[in-house]
Amino acid sequence: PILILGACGQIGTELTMELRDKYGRESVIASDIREGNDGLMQSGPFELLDATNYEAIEDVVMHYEIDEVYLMAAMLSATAEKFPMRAWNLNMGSLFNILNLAREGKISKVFWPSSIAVFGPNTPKNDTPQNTIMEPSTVYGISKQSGERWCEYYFKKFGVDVRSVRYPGLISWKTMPGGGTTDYAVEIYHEALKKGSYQSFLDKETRLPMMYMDDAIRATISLMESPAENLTIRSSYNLGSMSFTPNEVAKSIQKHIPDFTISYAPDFRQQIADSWPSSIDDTAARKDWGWQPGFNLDQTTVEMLENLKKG
Ligand code: VAH
Repeated sequence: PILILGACGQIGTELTMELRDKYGRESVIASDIREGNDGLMQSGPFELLDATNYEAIEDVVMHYEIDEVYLMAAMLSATAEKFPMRAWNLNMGSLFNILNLAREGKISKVFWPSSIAVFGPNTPKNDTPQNTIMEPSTVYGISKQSGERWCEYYFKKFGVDVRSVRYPGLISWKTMPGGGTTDYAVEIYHEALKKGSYQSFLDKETRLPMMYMDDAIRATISLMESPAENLTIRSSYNLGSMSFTPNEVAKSIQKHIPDFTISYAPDFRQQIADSWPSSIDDTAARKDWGWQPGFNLDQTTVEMLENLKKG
C-alpha cells in the first residue's frame, strides 16, 4: 500500500486520485493535517496526520503495512518567507521522518518533491543544467536544496530508494495552490472567468518554468515506476515542460476571452521569482526514465477554462 502525506494539497489531491485509479482506492491511504475536499475524502481511506510527528506516521505505516510514501506536505516559497522557522521545521522534519522510516526498513520507496526554487540568483537562467551553481535565496529553496543533499546521502549511505523531481510552477484547476510564487498562473484563470481581469503580482515579462498538473502527476508516477538501476540522479531530477510570462498567459486567455485584461502590481514575490530560472534542461529525466512533456500553454489554457467553467 501507498501513503500520501499532504494529500489535500495542490499536488497531493491529484496524485491521490490518480494513484487510486491506478492501484485501487483501498491501496492508497491519504493523509494530511486537515481534511480535504469531498472528492478526495470520499475516494478512499484518510488519516489525519501531522507530517512532523514521527510516531504518528509510524503507527499509520505499521497499521496499513505501507510500502511506499509520497511526502507532499510542505510550506511553499511565499509563505515560508513569512514563517522561516515553521517552514524549515515542517519541510525538513517531515523529510527526516520519512527517510528514517525507510532507513529502518519500515517502508521500501519514497517520493519527495524538490523544486526549481533550489536554484538561486547566480544560477544560469536559461536551460538551467541538472548540475550547476545553486545558492537559493529563499527559505523554501534552502530547504529544498538541503532536502536534496539528504536524499542523496540516505541513498548512498543506507541504500534508501528515494526519488525526486524539481517541479516547476504547477497549474491545476482541481485544488487551489497555497502560498506559492507561481500561484498567479492558477489565479489568473479563475479571475478571467469571474471578473474578466486580473492584477498580476509578478511583472509582465517574468518568465518562469511551468507545467500543467497532468504532466506533473504523470512524471511523478513514471519516475516511481522506473527500474532503480536506470536512475543516475538521487538528489532530484530537473523537470521541464514550458516557460511563460504573465503577459503570454494573458494573450493565451484572450484567444478565448477577447476582452480579458491584465494589470501588473509586483509584490514581495517578484524578487523570489527573479531568483529562479527561466527555463530548465531536463535531459537527464528524458534519458533515464523517458520523460516527455505533454501540455503547452494554449492546451493548458483550454483545459483550465473548460474545467473551471464547469464550476
Ligand atoms: C512555489 N509552486 O511557488 C511552488 C513551486 C517552483 C514553484 O515551488 O513556491
